[in-house]
Amino acid sequence: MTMSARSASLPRVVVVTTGGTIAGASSSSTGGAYTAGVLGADALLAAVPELSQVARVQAEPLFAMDSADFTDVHLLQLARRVAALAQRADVDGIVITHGTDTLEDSAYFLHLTLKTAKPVVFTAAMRPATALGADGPRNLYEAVCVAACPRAAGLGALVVMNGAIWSGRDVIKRDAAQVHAVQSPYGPLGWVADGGPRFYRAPCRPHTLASAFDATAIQALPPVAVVAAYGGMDATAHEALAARGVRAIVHAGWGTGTAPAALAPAWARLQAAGIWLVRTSRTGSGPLPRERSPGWLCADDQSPSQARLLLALGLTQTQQGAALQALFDRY
Ligand code: DAS
Repeated sequence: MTMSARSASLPRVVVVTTGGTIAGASSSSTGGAYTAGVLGADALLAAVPELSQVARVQAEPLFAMDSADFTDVHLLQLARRVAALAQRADVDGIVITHGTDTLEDSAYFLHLTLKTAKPVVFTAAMRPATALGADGPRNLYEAVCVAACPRAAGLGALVVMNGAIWSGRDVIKRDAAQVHAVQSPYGPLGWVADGGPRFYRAPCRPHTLASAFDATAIQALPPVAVVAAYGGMDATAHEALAARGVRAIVHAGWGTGTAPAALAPAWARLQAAGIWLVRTSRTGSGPLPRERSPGWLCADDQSPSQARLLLALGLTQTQQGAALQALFDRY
């Protein structure tokens, strides 16, 4: 096969860029402050000429931002853009470059709301593009290798970083500085080796085609907030959120999602005002016990931010406590 015949038969992968450190630049190559999201999509691709050996890659700039600035509006915009790309017959796989700070939220959201079996792979970097030993180019190359591979189909949203492949169901940023920043309590689904994915397990909870949620059918997410537990906490934040019209508050509690008993009257007032309260754990792993605090919803193993997104999705479809609780047990 000639070179051009070979490249004409390569899978077609679209790289949607949203900013983050992978597109970041600094005046120093060895550390210090940098600005996220300044490199354009074409510059990101140009830094990895090896991409042309594994896929026909097309850039699709969407945002150029620090992922700390993502809102639910951006999440929906990203999901809708990726959903539209996934519908196209001339697209075999999609890569999304993203900041690591809220990568897990976007990956979880798309895992639950995309109606496609095509590979959808997030990637990111811990070092800006101008850094000595920048991890972005290799992460982008490996993400494209995974997105180009039919074996990555049907697994929901994936995250490829530092040679590992994670599920959007449970990936969490666990390190503020190192290139192995993202982890999961359940380990990776596989590794990238010899220019392709090697999978060893698959997510067993419903996602994408089997999920009840479809980003293209959602106009807006209802406001759901997270409040972290701290010693001696009071309900000032909760009451301010209630006054602003929040529909639910996720309690990022200790251990099994515990909350101070002294706040029982405040919880009762919030519940009487129709605000859902959800117990979650700040520990980062482990199922919460099934016995429920009266009137509370209770996460299974979802992190506080996953619980926030799942509940916001659920509230677009039901206001019934039993149905909302079932979401945590199902997804
Ligand atoms: N903290 C940076 C990153 O790791 C910026 C961001 O999240 O956008 O990508």
